[in-house]
Amino acid sequence: MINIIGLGYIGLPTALMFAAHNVKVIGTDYNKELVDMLNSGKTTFEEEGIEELFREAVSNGIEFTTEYKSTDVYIVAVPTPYDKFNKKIDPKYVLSAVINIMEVCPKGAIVVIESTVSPGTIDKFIRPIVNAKGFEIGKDINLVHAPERIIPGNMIHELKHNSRTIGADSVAVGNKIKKLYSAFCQGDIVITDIRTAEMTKVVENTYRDINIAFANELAKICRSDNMDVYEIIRIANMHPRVNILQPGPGVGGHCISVDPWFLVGDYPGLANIILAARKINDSMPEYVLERVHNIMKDKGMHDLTRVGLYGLTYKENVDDVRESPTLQLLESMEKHIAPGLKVYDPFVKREIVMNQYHDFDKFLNEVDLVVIMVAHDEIRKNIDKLKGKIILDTKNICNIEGTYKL
Ligand code: SAJ
Repeated sequence: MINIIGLGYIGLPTALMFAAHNVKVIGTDYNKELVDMLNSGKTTFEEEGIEELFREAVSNGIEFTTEYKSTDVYIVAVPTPYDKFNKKIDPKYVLSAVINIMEVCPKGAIVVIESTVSPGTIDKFIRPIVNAKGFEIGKDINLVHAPERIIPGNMIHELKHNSRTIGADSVAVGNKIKKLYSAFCQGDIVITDIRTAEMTKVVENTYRDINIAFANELAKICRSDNMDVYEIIRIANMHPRVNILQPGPGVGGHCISVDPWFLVGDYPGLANIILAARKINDSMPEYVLERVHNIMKDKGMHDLTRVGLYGLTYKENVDDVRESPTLQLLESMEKHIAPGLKVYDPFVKREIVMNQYHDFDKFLNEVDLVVIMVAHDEIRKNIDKLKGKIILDTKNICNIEGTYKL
């Protein structure tokens, strides 16, 4: 039996996946409303394939509760928020999960941390707390770091097929956890030490951030000298060893835009490309604003309330708005032009910004300039509805004549 702590974007699909593969699972979350919702048979967020997986897990007896249970293995998938100003991780949820586990766990239990943590967190914060409680690591309790790698939008498939990293203090413990994940994971499972596992996870997301920053810098260079960045990247990528990602309105989400800061914070002076990449990606929402401003000048447009941003989420076909480029753009707006932009996103039902629309046609009727910030399937399928509008396409999905690109 395993107890999964934290039933959010990572914990829930992971818990369901184990249960669907005949592992006895208890899912724990301190949010009673969320637990009640799961117990009433409803999933808590949209994700391809999650409904079917949920039904399988329920028929295999998965339980959801607000309590911690006594089991041999715990998997911790709680959030690790970071401080926007000092860019440091706040490990409070991971720490409180570990403390609660120590209250109930049997001797020799294994605690697997799946949450992304900045390199060194387990040594710096978790081991001291465990020791302070009088637990001997390796005997009374074992710590493992097994960072997740799944991507929102394709989580279920990736849970099964991605390879994984398991960081453990001993190969024996690593092997036990490898065997556990092999219940559903068909990818390679590599066993290493905990610090290497922590660092590798952050390096993976940093690599992607730097690659996107390169694409964004190329977009700016090409715009300044009237070259087509998309065509250039397309051709360059035909080289067998080149794989440049796509430019866009910025980098959002809770991972790629956050993790590189851990390295910058911990290794100032050494993390130079990493810092430059972060700055370039963070500059993109304001760059989009600048483009809007220039296009308005070009077209003799003065009324900002006739400008509409399509998309509020951090990427296509998800309902997650954390650190989204559109939110970053709206935040930086006051520095440049007066507010008043209209915003619409089919996935965001709650009212989270001013002038937010919930109907695509109504939104389109009330704007003259549409800025495509997110390439949701909805707009890809209905691109013809944009005919007659002034369009700024930051995602390169629209081939209506006269469309402005990034
Ligand atoms: N983006 C671009 N250009 C691109 C690709 C992405 O501008 O060519 C932007 C997206 O629009 C988005 C942001 O980058 O705003 C991040 O999106 P993403 O789809 O690249 O990644 P995430 O944040 O959804 O998930 C990432 C994944 N990490 C890697 O690919 C290395 C995932 O595997 C991790 O599990 C996840 O972070 C995590 O939790 O760390």
